[in-house]
Amino acid sequence: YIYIICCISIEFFLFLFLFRVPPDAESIASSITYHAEFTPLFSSESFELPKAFFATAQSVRDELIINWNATYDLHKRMNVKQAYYLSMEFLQGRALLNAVGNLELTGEYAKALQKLGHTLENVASQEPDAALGNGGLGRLASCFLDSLATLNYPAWGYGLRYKHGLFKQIITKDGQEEVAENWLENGNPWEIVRNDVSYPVKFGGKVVTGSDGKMRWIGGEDIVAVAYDVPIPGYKTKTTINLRLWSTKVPSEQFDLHSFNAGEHTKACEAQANAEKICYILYPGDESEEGKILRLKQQYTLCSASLQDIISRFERRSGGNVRWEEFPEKVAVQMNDTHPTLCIPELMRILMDLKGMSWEEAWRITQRTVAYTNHTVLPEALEKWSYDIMQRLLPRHVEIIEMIDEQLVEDIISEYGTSNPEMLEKKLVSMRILENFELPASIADLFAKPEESPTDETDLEVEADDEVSHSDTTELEEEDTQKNKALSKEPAPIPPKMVRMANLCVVGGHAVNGVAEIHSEIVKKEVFNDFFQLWPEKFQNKTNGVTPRRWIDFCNHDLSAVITKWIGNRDWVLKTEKLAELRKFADNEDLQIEWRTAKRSNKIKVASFLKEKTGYSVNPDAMFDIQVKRIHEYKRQLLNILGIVYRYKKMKEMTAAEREAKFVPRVCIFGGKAFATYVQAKRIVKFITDVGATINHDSDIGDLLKVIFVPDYNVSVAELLIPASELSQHISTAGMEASGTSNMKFAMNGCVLIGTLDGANVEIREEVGEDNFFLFGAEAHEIAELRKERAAGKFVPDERFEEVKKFVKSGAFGPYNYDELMESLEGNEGFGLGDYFLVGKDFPVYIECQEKVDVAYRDQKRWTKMSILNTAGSYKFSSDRTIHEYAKDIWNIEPLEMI
Ligand code: T68
Repeated sequence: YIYIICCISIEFFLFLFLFRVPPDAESIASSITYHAEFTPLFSSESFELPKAFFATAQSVRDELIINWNATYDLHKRMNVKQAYYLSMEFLQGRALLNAVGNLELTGEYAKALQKLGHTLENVASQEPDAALGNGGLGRLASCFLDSLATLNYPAWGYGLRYKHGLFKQIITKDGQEEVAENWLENGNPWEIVRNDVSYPVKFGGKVVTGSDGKMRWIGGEDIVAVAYDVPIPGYKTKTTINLRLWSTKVPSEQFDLHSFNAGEHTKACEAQANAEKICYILYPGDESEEGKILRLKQQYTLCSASLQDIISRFERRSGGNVRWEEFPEKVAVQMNDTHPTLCIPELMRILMDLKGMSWEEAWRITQRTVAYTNHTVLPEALEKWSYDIMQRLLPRHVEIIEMIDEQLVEDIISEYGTSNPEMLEKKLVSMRILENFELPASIADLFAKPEESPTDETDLEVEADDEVSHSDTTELEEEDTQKNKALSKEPAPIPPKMVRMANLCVVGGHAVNGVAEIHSEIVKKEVFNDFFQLWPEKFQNKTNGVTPRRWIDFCNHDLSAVITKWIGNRDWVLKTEKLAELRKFADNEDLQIEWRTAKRSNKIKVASFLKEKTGYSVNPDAMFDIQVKRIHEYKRQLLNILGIVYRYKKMKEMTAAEREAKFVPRVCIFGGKAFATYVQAKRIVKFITDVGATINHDSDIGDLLKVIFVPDYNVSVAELLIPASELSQHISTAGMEASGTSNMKFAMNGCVLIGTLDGANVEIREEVGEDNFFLFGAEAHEIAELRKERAAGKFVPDERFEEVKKFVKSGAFGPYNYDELMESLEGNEGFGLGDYFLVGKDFPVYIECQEKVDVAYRDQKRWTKMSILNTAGSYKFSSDRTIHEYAKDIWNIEPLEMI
């Protein structure tokens, strides 16, 4: 009876919560005032902006928590299959406007704050960005959470709660400087600390066999991962899912009271400091061994804590009747790139060592549970871990990985047989998880060379050598001396033993996907071709997407209102295919005027932002041409800036009248962070700012050309810049950008793209139409040949390219010596030398394409039409579409909505 009464009362309260009237401005204002008074984080005397933000966020959080609890309860009661998105990065940005927007309470919150003497916009601008990510990969994870909640999928995100997110970028006269970011300084109003949810995580120690024959991992360093929950609201739904972020500390019983009392304070606090430093910073520099160890500890903490949590939820929901074979029917784990690869051996370890399963059972469950998304084809970005470090830190996992590798070797042999040892060896070298390892003992026999076989090439060589060494033929003597020299050389260093995480992911997961069509093809045909031949059914494409809520509706109110007016309702926010209806009005003059007015008002906002951040004034009637993304050679910011240098040089050679006739006024905006130790990328940042400093002060040029580097590019800056963009640049060397996601955001906001046939550009161009995309450059299938030609010294650079480099080297942009930067675009060899990214090859077609952009922009009707058609054609790139595909093809989960 008690149980039934409890259930009924829970349902009753849920009913009250869910069917209560949505709050109005009045009740919101009193909730904000309540929080301002009873959350003693700021002085009680005033209600200034920081406090207003905190109190407003807490009042929104109250709303979220109601739905968040109800969502959890529903998933628990229905015990449905749930997807878990494991990612080392979530680039959430600000949450306030997104949350009130998704709750459809923006108007009421704006009114409430007005009553209290503030504007919602000002209050929202107080929030620091949650920058727990580097770029595209982390932002994608955040867009996915928004779509998962919006579409009512039972899903959670798991990540780490870094104390310091991505560094703040300051631009000085020397280029980029990094300063620690401190988003938690004033507390985080969105998170809920779950001291009741924590798990032990171990590092080091050793593996012993217990009396029951089971493996035990003992000793070493023990830490605790504590959950911090962040409610993620969906749009126009009560579903509010959870982002669980782990923070690390030492188990309380481990505090070394004796040392502390003996005055050895540092020693006493050492364990605490070691545990806490795991979650100190996003992507610690991993050039040193210490840095590598820390990053591996981060990855393992994420995997171990999340899996323990997932497993304990599965067990709880099984109600005392745990059927492990059902685990993959209740749980899907998605690994966002290889960073959470340790999920595979960790799940195996838990299932075998703690739950008593056999290898075969555990392997079947693991494989059916996990799946892997690849986000890069850059070989240097495919993660490999030193075997030695891994063995020191995770000895049991290394044993498991060795067994997976051995099983893989057996599978390869059984597939290809041993009749062609050369081919077999090639396969093994490319596919094995363990790199630079001997073959497992059980298999080595198959490769054992027949004893003293006379047909063995090496033996023949030795015999021949022996023969000629006694001969007196001069020519042969010469050869012999060479050989002896070679033999007497220092032995080649033994290559380090490594663990290839991507290979482990492909072997251990049931699905592998790329993030755009062209990228998924490269994944199949190049990066993992051998695996594709073995298991073609594992490979899929899931073209990325972005949430249309944050990336049109909330960041571009003016355009959103125009779209709604012309489509006739707001359905497009959920059903982006409705955006295609704009096509039929693309030539309509009234729409065109409204469209341009919206764009102009966004440009005016950006102009004042640029003035505040950089001191430069720009003309809002000039074309806003934007390239914002991480600074990387393959993304070719260098091609963009050298194009600008060329434009500038030509302008200087003309009379004022000629310049104005040829060029449309442009504001060229750059933004993005260079990895702190990436010297060449930092040089590029410095170069852009130097070019800007010269051009922006050149009175001959005036408003015709401005070059601005926006410092500290982040999600909030993107939300401001993208709505104001007219042209945006996505100009990576073909085949190198897996997808790109800013290209999708720009297109949605009516920006025309200039780009190569790379990543999602290919699909965007297909959707918006060839005439509405400025295409140039070598194609992916040509790149290898072009590089070969270059290496053979066959490349003849265009004169205009030579002219630009010479101009830069002449010191036109200040005293800094750019010879080395320019010379990286010359020569014919090596990575980073010999123009590996083919800037010189694409330069002439790029500047010619930019001339076409100028011509098109002069015709504002034509341009506005192109802009409208970009928004209209961007509907495919909603992350809602992407998430539906993951749910159906990989996770096998169904939406579950609260009524
Ligand atoms: C990006 N990758 C791709 N990586 O470059 C981009 N890497 O084309 C794609 O659109 C995006 O992923 C989403 O699929 C990244 O952003 C990283 O940030 C990263 C971080 C740590 C280690 C390696």
